[in-house]
Amino acid sequence: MAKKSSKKTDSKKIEDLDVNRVDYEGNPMTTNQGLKVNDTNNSLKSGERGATLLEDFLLREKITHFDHERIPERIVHARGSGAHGVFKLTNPIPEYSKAGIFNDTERSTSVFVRFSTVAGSKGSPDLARDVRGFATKFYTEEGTWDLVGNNMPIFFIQDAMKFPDLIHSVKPEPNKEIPQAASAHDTFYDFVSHTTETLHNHIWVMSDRAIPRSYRMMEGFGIHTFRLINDKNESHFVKFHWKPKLGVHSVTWDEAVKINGADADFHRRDLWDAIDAGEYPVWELGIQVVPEKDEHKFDFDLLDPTKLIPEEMVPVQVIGEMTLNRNPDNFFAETEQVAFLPGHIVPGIDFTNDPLLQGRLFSYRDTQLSRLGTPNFHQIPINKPVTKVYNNERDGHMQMDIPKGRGAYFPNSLMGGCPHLSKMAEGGFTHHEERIDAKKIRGRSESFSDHFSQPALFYRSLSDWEKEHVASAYSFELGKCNQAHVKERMLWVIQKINADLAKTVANNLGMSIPKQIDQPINQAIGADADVAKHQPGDAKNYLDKAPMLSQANTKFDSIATRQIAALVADGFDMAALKKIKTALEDEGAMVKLIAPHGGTVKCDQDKAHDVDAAISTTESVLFDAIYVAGGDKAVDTMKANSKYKKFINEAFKHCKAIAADGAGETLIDQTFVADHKDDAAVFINGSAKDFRDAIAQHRNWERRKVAMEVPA
Ligand code: HDE
Repeated sequence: MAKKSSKKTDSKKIEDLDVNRVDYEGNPMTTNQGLKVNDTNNSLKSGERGATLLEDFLLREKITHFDHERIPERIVHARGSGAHGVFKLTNPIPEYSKAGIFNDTERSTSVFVRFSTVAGSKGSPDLARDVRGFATKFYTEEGTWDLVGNNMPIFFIQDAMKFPDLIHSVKPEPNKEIPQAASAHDTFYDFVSHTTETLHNHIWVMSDRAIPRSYRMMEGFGIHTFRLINDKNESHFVKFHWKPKLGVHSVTWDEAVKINGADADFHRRDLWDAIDAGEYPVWELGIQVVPEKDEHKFDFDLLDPTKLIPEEMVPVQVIGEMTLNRNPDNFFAETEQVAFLPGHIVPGIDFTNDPLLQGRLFSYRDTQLSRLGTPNFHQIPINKPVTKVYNNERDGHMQMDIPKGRGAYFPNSLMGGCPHLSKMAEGGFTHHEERIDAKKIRGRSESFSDHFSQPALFYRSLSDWEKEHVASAYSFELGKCNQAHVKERMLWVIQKINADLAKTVANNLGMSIPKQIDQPINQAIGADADVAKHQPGDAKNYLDKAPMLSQANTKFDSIATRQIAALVADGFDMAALKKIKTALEDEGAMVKLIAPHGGTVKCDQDKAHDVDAAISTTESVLFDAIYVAGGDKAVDTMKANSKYKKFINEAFKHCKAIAADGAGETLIDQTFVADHKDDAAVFINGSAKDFRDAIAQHRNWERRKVAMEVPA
């Protein structure tokens, strides 16, 4: 039975943060000492044309603060966006975990989530081909729990020791600081082709998962195997999953490249706008549970973070739901200063010996010290737990508390033995007692040396269109490399994943797959190790396919928050547009009027309507679907402006839904679409149904071959 809390709690937040919120409205400007300011536009000078005086404390305060406005960006995941929300448990799991958050369905636990890309700097574009970070801070009543995950269920490397190498290889090359936010360069592929443990995460990065349509349409994964501990102190292995209610959807690479130019903040804006419009993104929290006795029943090692447990082998049980429902008030104070640590844990959850997780437990505290500059970073409002903090840690940069009392040590009698310790039954954290009887070694378990089975399984599980995208991605990325031997090595390892895939990529590169490469491949082990023993073997076939890995099997039922460009000009058919707009917006889609000019546009009933964007300032790639309004006069105007045709052709090229009403069809007939109408390019004549259904399908991939012929 679930434990119910005695009181209904609304853990954090607004109230807690209010203490630190500053509302400027109606207030006089002051210095940081509260002195009212009389002039903030002119420095103090010796005469109208004279030199500035050292005495000018107002200038010095303003400029000095400005000079120190930045903190070091994150070494990885520098580019990101965050939002507040709430987690609610739906299915308690007392049999697995004693954590309050997994037992109490009455609670509503506040969360803060930060999504990010990995490789680019803080100002890099959102649509880089990259892994996305998906980090969640749960402000629970037993302390803060951080689930710091990604949108892919595995990681590149098996041991924390390799992280600096991985990141140095993907970051811009150090001599010329090129390329920004891109893996397509020699150093990355030099590393990947020598470090075959990376291949599983790498093939995910070659897939559509690396170019999501929206942060709101991504899965999230804790990646590592963690432990759940119940109140009998029994341990179960667990993997955490976030499943988006809107399904998992991506853009195409051609769109990604263009979106980065048209709106480098595409994902950031999308998250903000959806929350601002009250269309709150929702994810289900799921768990895959493996009893301790089954630890060794898999063909891979549960401690190896480059492996996933296919859902077909261990189903995901949904236990709760997270809704993001509030945008931050201040990007720096919240999104930039939030500090996630995998070591932030609560009773009922524990770590395993995954060597990557073990390294992370060290790294994140260390990184926060240099980013935020003080061990008191937990006192920054966004990082403050909702539970009160009592311990004997004192002082340090930026101490915000005023600790009372004469001592700061334990044990003590002068402070009445306080703060006192808590027994396990009182909620004191205890580590799972794992038996250890081993030699100290610097090395790697042989059970980690299968590097090809899961990338091969992933590839086999994809639909045809997804496979084609993977082949194009490898071809693009390797096409950007200059070193022939790096490309050859990559072709050789891709062949070990799938021979057909390697052939396609080799053809695109105009190269052949080498018969053999100089071994060893796997340099991830020490110089004294038996290298032959640690070479990855051939792929095993323990599962033919894992369909849940394919985006073709995601949800296609909603059009909520889809952006529809309604192409209009003066004289458009208002009645028809209104009908479609209402039908789509009733289901949460957002219809934007795109006109030849900004300001307002007149309909056939001579009414003025606000324009959302002039066609010269926006692009087809920023929308999910296109609607061409009717009205002879409007359509004549649109025919005379080639950007309208470009909009339609591009939407067709990207396999999107296109609809025309009335005379709008004659504009479509002047585009590439004229001779290629299909289920998603429809003349709707006032009926929204077919258009709506095509939008919900996200893309009409059946069109993809002919779409490639659309002129640029
Ligand atoms: Fe991270 N990682 N990481 N990482 N990571 C950081 O911490 C690191 C790893 C992840 O939105 C840094 O606060 C090491 C796996 C996310 O603020 C840093 C290793 C996974 C975020 C760091 C890993 C992640 C980070 C940089 C190998 C998925 C952004 C700034 C042992 C499960 C969190 C910071 C946010 C951030 C180190 C591997 C996800 C440098 C050493 C595996 C989502 O400490």
